[in-house]
Amino acid sequence: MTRPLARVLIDALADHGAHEVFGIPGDFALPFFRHLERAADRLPLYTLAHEPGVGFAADAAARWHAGLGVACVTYGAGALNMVNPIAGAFSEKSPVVVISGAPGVNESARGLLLHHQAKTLDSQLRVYREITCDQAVLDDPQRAPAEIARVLRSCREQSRPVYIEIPRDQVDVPCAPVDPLPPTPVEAAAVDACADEVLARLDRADRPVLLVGVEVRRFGLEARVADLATRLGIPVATTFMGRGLLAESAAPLVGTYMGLAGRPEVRTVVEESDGLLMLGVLMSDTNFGVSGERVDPRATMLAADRSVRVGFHVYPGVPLADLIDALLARAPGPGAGRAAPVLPAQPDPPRGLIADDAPVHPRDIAAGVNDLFAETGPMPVAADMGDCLFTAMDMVQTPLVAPGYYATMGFGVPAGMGVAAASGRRPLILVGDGAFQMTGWELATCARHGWAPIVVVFNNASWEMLRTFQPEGRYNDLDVLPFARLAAGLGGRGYSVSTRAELAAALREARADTSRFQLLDVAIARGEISDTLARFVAAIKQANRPLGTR
Ligand code: TPW
Ligand code: MG
Repeated sequence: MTRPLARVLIDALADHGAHEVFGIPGDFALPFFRHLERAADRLPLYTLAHEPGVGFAADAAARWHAGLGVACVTYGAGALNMVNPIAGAFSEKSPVVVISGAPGVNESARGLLLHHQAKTLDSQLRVYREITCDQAVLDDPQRAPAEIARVLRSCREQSRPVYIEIPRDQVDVPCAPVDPLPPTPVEAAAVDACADEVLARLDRADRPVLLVGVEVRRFGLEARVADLATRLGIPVATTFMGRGLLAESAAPLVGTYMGLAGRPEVRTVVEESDGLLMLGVLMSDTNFGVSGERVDPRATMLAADRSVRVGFHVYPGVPLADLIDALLARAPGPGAGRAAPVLPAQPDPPRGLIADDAPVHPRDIAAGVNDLFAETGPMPVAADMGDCLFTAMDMVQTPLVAPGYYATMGFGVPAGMGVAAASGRRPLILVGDGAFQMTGWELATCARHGWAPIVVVFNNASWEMLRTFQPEGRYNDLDVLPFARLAAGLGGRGYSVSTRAELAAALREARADTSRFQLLDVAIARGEISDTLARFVAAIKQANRPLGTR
């Protein structure tokens, strides 16, 4: 049985774990959007205002579902506008499917320059090759089902973005359905040998530690990893990117490891381990608080990107899930492993915002949010880059999406909207005034989709994080914009907050009003930054000093 190629693609997306589509059409994508609207019962379509917002929302939805996020755009001006979010999704391993409309096969053959064309007709494909793990151009309905199956399997297995281009004259061409491919075969003997060696090393260690990172979430392995840690009796730290992982489990958690930027007691546990097993960890400077060299490679094991490095050798072709299953099969039963580890005390997150006339410090926002969560239960959080993300480290752990490694600004607002679509819950969005100026406009689309996030703008009239690196520049000064008043114009409700009492009141009212988005424009004096950001910047400055002076 055949169906229009567009419909075959939409069904395949849903069958591979997509739940919704974010997009902005253009003439090269209009025929595909007609099919999207007809298929809204399978995959609802959310249109936004600007393609970067589309990419960030799809990325956040993918993170939320631990499944596919879909971003659908037009050729050239649309797709190339989305390069930065997709580069971020690539580097943070978020499985986003980019679907771009394109000139028809018959138009391309005419040799004329077509509008939206950058250099050559395939310039866009070549740009995307660099930031996606697999690509397909659906210019042949005979081959299309196999191409779609391959690309969507790559997206899931590698948890990275993929690129699918659909020429506009192919959308209605009849096409056979997509048969999902079985998983890429894995050599069982290699997995067994690898698990044996990993366990032997953990057994030999006096101070074994598990460090868990984003892949654990991407591949839906949280429960299994928590079980493993509990049965082995090994303490678990999470990375910056993996913050929130296992928070709700019974696993022996030590906290978030951020090298020199994090809390010293967590750092000691991780860096002094003589058997450190890193599961799905991105070996980045932000994850390691620019102190990667402090972790001894001889004592570490790293499972990531479908391979496992043990000391100085590598087992290729061992996916994280397979390794964890093999470890679980070998782990002692509950209570039979090591005695439960003694963990350093974790400081309680700040609570009890004092509602007085003092100006607001970032830690007051953390306290106010923690108070809010104590009443509402934890809300999902989307954070942008900037001190808002570092302040989030003082908040009670909740599901968090943030550009912790790629560090792009502009992520927070559209990512929060992606979380709203994906979760059906009300998110909390943390964003700096600089980042808000990039993508804050997306809030205007909340009303039509029925989303009502609570948005907290850390308004220091400054690119403050940059000022922390380089204090003398006037170019880090921003104007004080009336974000609270703008909120009303965008269909939300705004609060202008400059004291702690106003912050407490605004949080209370924002919680009660679920009819539209709520924007708290919180004035923070320049120079007032979170402790975590202060440590982070000091660590980076230290790492960047010439060798011999560190
Ligand atoms: C797309 C470089 C990193 S942090 C920062 C800049 C410009 C300042 C952020 O200002 P904001 O937050 O949002 O007011 P805060 O707390 O520091 O005051 N362009 C992009 N991404 C990045 N990361 C930069 C520039 C940058
Ligand atoms: Mg700022």
